[in-house]
Amino acid sequence: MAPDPLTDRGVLEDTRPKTRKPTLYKVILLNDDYTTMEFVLQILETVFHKSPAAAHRIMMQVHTEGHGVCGAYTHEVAETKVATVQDRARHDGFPLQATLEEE
Ligand code: TYC
Repeated sequence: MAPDPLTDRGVLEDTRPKTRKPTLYKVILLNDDYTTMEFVLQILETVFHKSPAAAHRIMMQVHTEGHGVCGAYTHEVAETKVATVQDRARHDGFPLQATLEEE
């Protein structure tokens, strides 16, 4: 609609969206022959806040297919989760590995 010349005060409205979707990064858990299933379930439930059923499904997918997605997070959160997985795995003597992948 044309501006009303009596009331229009020349204020330009910014029509761009004011929020941007952050780039998300998937945290991928990798299979190995030495980490116990119990430890992987514990990691999925405590670091990635998965239900016992979801944790079991992801753990079995990693075990049978070699890798699986634990969740998608901002870069900083994803990096922190990868570091937490590796710290806890080393602390308990397991070689478990996790990596990041841009979504
Ligand atoms: N393959 C392991 C075993 O048989 C279990 C395992 C599952 C290890 C998932 C790592 O990310 C993993 N004990």
